[in-house]
Amino acid sequence: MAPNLFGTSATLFLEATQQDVSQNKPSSEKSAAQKLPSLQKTQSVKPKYQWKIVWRNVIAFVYLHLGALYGLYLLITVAKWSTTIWTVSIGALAAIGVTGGAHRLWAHRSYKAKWPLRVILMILQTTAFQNHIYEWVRDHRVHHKFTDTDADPHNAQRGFFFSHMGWLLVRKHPDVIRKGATIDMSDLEKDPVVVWQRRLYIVLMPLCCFLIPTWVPCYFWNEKPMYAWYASLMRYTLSLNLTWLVNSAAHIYGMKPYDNTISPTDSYSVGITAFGEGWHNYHHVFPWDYKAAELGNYRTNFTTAFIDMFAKIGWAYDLKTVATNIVKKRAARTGDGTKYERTADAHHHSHENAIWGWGDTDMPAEDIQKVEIFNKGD
Ligand code: ST9
Ligand code: ZN
Ligand code: ZN
Repeated sequence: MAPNLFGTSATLFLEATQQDVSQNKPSSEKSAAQKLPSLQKTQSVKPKYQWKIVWRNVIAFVYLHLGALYGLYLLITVAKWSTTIWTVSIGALAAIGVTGGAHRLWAHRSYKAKWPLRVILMILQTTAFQNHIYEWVRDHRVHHKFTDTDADPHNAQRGFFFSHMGWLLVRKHPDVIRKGATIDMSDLEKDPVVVWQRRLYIVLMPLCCFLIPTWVPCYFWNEKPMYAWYASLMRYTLSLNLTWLVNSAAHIYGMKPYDNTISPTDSYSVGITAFGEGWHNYHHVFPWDYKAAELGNYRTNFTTAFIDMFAKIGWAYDLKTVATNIVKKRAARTGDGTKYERTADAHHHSHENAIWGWGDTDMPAEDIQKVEIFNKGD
């Protein structure tokens, strides 16, 4: 069951508005359709997709954002310094749970982790409250596999707001569910850490994301409960927005050094604020790379530093990466020339058979053979 923001019962949703999504199409698309009446005719045969606003989520996100602004004000003006340090630390740890855990470990299988590290990452990911790992991974694999189509949960073709947070305010497009059902999730169904997090999420999530982060400042340094509460809302809302920027900004603005035919971009600023997940053009082309980027140093990729640190003690192993000559070859073939010189046919479309990560059966055998694996475990 999907862990919706305040429960799971569909009856709690107020679906007050239904609107034809075609009303939201960009004007260029509209005028193209007007010019092509025959195309319009074909489209009208398709069942219309009506998007339904989930008002409960709208209200919750409005509250979160207002609360976050107040929390920021309190942190700057009256809250204790220890509360600020605590808030930033919990935010950073929770971010690692998303980037190093849900994203690079579970969604892309770009490395393996021994159970103690998986438990740590699970707790941190629960603190981030971005849905339980199973749901997060399912949406994310679907995003990689069907990028920029109706089956992509946060399809950036539907604009900045939709890909940023709008997709969490409406029911999913039927294609997400239909095509999503074809994605292999058997690895997660076999991981007890993921299975138990899903079962206990309704208890673990409020504890890790809200209750403990609010209780600690009150108990240990006598912070006012209200200040600690709004500081938690600030931390949570800010971390959501920084994460969402990877789906919105890093699918709209920036360079495409590795594949010019897809929407994901490489963005220095998102790279820093999203703990190394802003090298999104690279990441969509090589999703099995545990660095999620070409790495010169750790400055824009804190998550890689974290994984490398755990690799040193053997808790992270089978770290997969892509050899520089393979990266260069791909960039020369499909990149936009911003990082490596473009040499090949500009019309080549490479994203038709997108790969969600290591283990996707569509991954070509030659790509599998060329993968470099560090710190081999089993
Ligand atoms: C959040 C997630 O914010 C953010 C993810 C961002 C990802 C970014 C990735 C970038 C890399 C990482 C960067 C990290 C950077 C960190 C930096 C930090 C400083 N496939 O969903 P339901 C089926 S969450 C297959 O209810 P509705 C399935 O059967 C925020 N099937 O659809 C499912 O049932 P079940 C907090 C699928 O009713 C059933 O459909 N959370 C798929 O349309 C119903 O699913 C919220 O706010 C699929 N992909 O509702 C919760 N999807 O689950 C908000 C669904 O039982 N969500 N099915 O198997 C909701 O309220 C609802 O999901 C909804 C859609 C209203 C959006
Ligand atoms: Zn990814
Ligand atoms: Zn993406």
